[in-house]
Amino acid sequence: MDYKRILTIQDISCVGQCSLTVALPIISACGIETSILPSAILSTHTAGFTGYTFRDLTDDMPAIRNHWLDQSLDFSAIYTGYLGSTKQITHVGNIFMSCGTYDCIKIVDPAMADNGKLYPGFDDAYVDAMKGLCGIADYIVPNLTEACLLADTEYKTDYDKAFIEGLLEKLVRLGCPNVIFTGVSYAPGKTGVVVYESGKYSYYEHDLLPNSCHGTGDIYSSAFVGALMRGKSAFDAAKIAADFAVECIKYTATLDNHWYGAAFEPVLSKLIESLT
Ligand code: PXL
Repeated sequence: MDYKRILTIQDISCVGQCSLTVALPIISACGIETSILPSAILSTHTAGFTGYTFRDLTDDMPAIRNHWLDQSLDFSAIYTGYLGSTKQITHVGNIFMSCGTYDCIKIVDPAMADNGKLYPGFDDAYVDAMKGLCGIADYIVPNLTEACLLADTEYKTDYDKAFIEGLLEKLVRLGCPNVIFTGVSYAPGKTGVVVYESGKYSYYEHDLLPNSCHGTGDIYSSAFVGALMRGKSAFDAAKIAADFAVECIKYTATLDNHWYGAAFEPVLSKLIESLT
């Protein structure tokens, strides 16, 4: 029986429905054993809350890796999300090189920016380090802002297919053969995901909802990883993740004042159904 254990490395934002509090339940719900490496513990995420606490766990990362090596623990896939510093990115690179099974799939969500702007605390050096990590990944899952930063291209919201394909070519030159490019819109009221897999483009389009939620990118990537690990093709996994993210955003819109994240928990059963 094919049994997979995945490792996900990102922060714990104690409140905020993002990073590990999203990845762990979603990938587990997909039926995959999910091990975690928390890179930091914050009281909340950094987008909209003020005065949050931040406990940096960077210096614990090499010791955790060494213990796993000691115990011969390895992972069928390693998936990274928000990472707090360039030093953490270096540690993650070392984990990629040493903690995977021979066929380990490495997925990097370069969670560092949105709506044309880097998240607080990140700079050009961080973007450069992220380019290196993307270069040793099998799949990267950028949004438009992250794709532009990684491709040294000016961000714009008004673009065409040629612009997106040009960005994809530059991204692939970083070294990663497969790109799951989220939030690509070619028509008013629509958005979608471009899947670039070993030289082939495909596109899954869906409705653009009037409300957006913080943390949807983390929900999307986690569902993509879960579906991919369940044996779905990259395109099918990208579609399943998009449909799930849309359901999460729709559900969140029914709640009063739920501004800090997307309420994915009540719709997890739909994700599970879509995997059968
Ligand atoms: O959702 C990405 C994310 C994860 N973790 C932390 C964040 C953010 C985005 O702002 O602040 C701590």
